[in-house]
Amino acid sequence: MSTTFPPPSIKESPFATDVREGLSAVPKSLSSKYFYDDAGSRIFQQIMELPEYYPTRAEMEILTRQPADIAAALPYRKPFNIIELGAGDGLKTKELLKYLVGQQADFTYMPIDISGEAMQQLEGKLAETLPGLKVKTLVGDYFEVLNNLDSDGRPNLYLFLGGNIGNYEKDGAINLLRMIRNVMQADGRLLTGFDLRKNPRIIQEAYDDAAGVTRAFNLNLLTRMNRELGADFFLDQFDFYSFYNPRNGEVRSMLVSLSEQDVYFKSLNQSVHFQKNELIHTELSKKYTLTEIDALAAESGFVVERNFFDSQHYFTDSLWQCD
Ligand code: AVJ
Repeated sequence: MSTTFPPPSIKESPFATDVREGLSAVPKSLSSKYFYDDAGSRIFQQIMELPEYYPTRAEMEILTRQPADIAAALPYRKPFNIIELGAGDGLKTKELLKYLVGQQADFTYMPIDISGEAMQQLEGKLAETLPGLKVKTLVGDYFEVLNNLDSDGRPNLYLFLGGNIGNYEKDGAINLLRMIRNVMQADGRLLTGFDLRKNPRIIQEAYDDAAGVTRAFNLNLLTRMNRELGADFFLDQFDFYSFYNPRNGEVRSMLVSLSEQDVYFKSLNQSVHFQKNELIHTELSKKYTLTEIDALAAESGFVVERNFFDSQHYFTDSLWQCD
């Protein structure tokens, strides 16, 4: 065996490429998908416990109180699959699965996630708490997994819960939904979680909590770049700012450079210059109206069959069929 120094080409990680591109763009931006390293996932768990952060509790209420209505709205009287995009810890989905297992529904649960470790943990937890459930975990990118999926000729219910759709700009949301539409048969269904418009103060506070957990969640992106890309960000040289615009339903989150400064990235062999008060856009969290949900369904080749709401109408799990 022979070893060449230096290696002919060191392939850059997707994170490195996205950071290089995002921080050379005007305005600067980083994708919110990079929030979720191990530390970021733990901070997100804390966000979900915050008194101000209502979406998790609202969707949990829907799936805990209305599993029978959701099940009754599905057209399946024969074996089917439940395919979940971005299953994460699967805590909310478990409520729906628990109900279906109790009804002796004949189905296989297929969670998809990019993290193999998350899928192993979920599989272990489900084997313990719902031993009757058939589980087949799928690790990889949504697009690749969905396009190579063998659903055994069974109808599929796709789940995209948690309001993750809110992180996508309009074109990105339509692309993702059309991709699901393209792999779906006529008897397929899609259940997507949408955070809804509500009193602007409630939304504003959910993304700018008093304890500063959301702030830490955003600043963790700088820690991640320091660790994984050898950057030298000083965290006290950046502030966090987020605001809700009730006219278009967009929460925008960002980091603000507190001084004119250069940050060096060892693994990119490159510096990034920041003006004082220059922004790094980190996240969109879009809040929808029911009219916007209807329009988004139509633009992606679906129709809304039924919306399931929590008691305050803060959130909806929207059941779609092909148009
Ligand atoms: C996990 C995408 C639904 O946008 O509300 C929470 C992430 N960001 N607080 C959201 C998040 C700031 C969350 N989602």
